[in-house]
Amino acid sequence: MFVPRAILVTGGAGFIGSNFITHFMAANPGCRVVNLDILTYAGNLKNLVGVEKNPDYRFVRGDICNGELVRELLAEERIEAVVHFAAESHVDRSITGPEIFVRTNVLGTQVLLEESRRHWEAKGVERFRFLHVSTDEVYGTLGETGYFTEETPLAPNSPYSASKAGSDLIVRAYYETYGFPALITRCSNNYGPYQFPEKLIPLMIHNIVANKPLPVYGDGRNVRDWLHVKDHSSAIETVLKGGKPGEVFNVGGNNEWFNIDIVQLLCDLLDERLGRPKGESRGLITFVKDRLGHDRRYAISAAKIKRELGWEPSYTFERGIAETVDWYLANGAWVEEVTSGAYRDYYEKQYGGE
Ligand code: NAD
Ligand code: TDX
Repeated sequence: MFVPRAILVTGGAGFIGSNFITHFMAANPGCRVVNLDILTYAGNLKNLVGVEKNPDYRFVRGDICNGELVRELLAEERIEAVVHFAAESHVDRSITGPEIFVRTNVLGTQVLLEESRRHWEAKGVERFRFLHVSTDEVYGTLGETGYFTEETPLAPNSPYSASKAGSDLIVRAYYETYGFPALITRCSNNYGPYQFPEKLIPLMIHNIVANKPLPVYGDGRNVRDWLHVKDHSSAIETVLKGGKPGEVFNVGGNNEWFNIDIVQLLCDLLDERLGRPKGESRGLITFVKDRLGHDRRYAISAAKIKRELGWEPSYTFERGIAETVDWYLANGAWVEEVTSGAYRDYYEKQYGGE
C-alpha cells in the first residue's frame, strides 16, 4: 500500500476537495497536507472548519497554472502525492463562458503534470502518485439502459466535460509516455454539505427555503447517479493508496434518480422540517428551457473499484439526503455568505431574476 508522507491537494477549498482534506487528515495523522487553491467564487476556506488548526496543514492561495509556484511547493514540502481537484466545475457556467474551463482544467492540469513529473524524476523522490479527479461526464450520455465502464469511449458533450476529458487524456499521455505514476478517478454526481448552491440539490434547497421558483430544465426526466461526497473522498483515498498507476477507476453510488423526483423529494423533506402543509413546496416547481446539449442519463458501473480495491459507498441516499437538508438548514450563515454579491448576478443571468 502506498502511504504518502506529504500531499499537495489542489482545489482543496472547494466542495469535494475540502471534504477530502477534512477526512484524509483525520484518518492519516502525521501526513502533511498542502492545499493549493486560488479561491474562485467556488473556493471558501470556511469549508475547512477545524482543519486550519492542524499543524500538518498549510494553505497556499495560488494558481495551478503557475508552474514556478507549483515547482517550489513540490520541492519545499517534499510532496509524495498530488490529489488534483482544482477545476471549473459547473456545466451551466461552461456554456456561457467556456474559455476559463479550458485554461484551468486543461492547461492547469498540464502545468501540474509537468512540474510533478520533473519533481518525480529528480533525485530523492522515489515514491510518487498523481491522482486526477475526473467525472463520469467525460463518457457523454447514456440511453435508458446501460452503464459507463472504464472502457466506455470518451464522448463529452459540454465545454465542461470536454475540458475534463482533455485533462484526462493528458494525464493518460504522461503515464504512457513517461511512465509517470498517474491515476484517474471518474465519479458520478456528488451531494452533501458545503456544495455551492448553483448545483441542483443545494440550489433547490436554497430556493425552497426562500419560497422561490424551482427551475427544472426540460422535462425533468434527465437521470443522474448521486453519491455522498464523503463516499467520494473515501474512494479517492482508496485509489491513492491501492490503485495501480496508469489505471482508471469509476466511482458511483448505483443510485439513479430523475431530476424531477429529486426536486419533489426535497420539497417534501423541507415541507416537513419547515412546518409547511404537505405538498406546498411542490407548487414552486417551474419547468424552464432545457440546458443546451443536456446529457440525458449518467449511470456508473463501480464494479472495478469494488472488485479490485474493495471500495463501496457507506451512505444510503435516504440518510445522506436527509442529513444534507438538515445541514443546509443549520448553516444559513454559510449559505447567506456564498449567495450574496456575485452569486446574485450569476443567478439573474442564468434564470432571469426570480
Ligand atoms: P468546486 O467548483 O466546488 O471547487 C473547485 C475548487 O478549485 C475551488 O476551490 C476553486 O477555487 C479551485 N480552483 C479553480 N481554479 C483554480 C486554479 N486555477 N488554481 C487553483 N485552484 C483553483 O468543485 P467540486 O465540485 O469540489 O469538484 C472538484 C473536482 O471534482 C473537479 O475537478 C470536478 O471536475 C470533479 N468532480 C466533481 C463532481 C461533482 O459532482 N461536483 C463529480 C465528479 C467529479
Ligand atoms: O437549476 C437547475 N435545474 C436543473 O434541472 C440545475 C442547476 C440543474 N438541473 C439539472 C441539470 C442536470 O440534469 O439537474 C441535473 C444536475 O445538474 P448539476 O447539479 O448542474 O450537475 P451536472 O450537470 O450533472 O454535473 C455535476 O456532476 C458531474 C457536477 O456539476 C460536475 O462537476 C460533475 O462532474
